[in-house]
Amino acid sequence: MKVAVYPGSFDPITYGHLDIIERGAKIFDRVVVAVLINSAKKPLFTVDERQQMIQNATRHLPNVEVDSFEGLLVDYMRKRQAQVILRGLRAISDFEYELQIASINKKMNDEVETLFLMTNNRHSFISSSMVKEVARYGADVKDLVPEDVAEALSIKFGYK
Ligand code: COD
Repeated sequence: MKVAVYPGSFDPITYGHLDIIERGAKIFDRVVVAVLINSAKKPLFTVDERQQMIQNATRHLPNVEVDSFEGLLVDYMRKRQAQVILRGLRAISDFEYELQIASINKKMNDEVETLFLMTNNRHSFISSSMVKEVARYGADVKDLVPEDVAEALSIKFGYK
């Protein structure tokens, strides 16, 4: 069974992430979307909130599971008996960061491969930070994130 882990902060999930999940679910037997528990960062949404939003967005995908992890990704990969790390690439600016992550992970565990899917052109400009930035000032983000995420952003920023 080919298992891929799609790790990230997902603070919050966007249509860009969802597109990678949907395409990954066609390639692998199982895709585990794994939310990083990072006590050093101050996310907008709690891990539970982020997991719930991903859960809602991926209900239509029976081979997708949502989980969270703490510590090193390669240790989590071993625990889940997963062979592939799934990541998305938007622009050249993503490449350097992604290359670093993929290389360090490969160094720590040679068995693990990282697979990159190119962003869908429609979503190439979407990032969680951009979504938060514009939602903070009350802009409409319904074309960028699932409806319940847009709603949750309005509530967080006091527009509802
Ligand atoms: N289109 C396509 N792909 C997209 C889009 C979009 N519009 N938006 C985002 N993506 C991709 C990103 O490029 C990324 O590949 C993925 O979706 C998730 O994005 P984020 O921003 O939610 O996730 P990150 O980059 O914060 O995740 C970082 C990790 C959690 C992978 C990393 O910090 C990690 O593995 N930490 C655990 C500790 C560890 O093992 N460290 C060593 C390696 S750094």
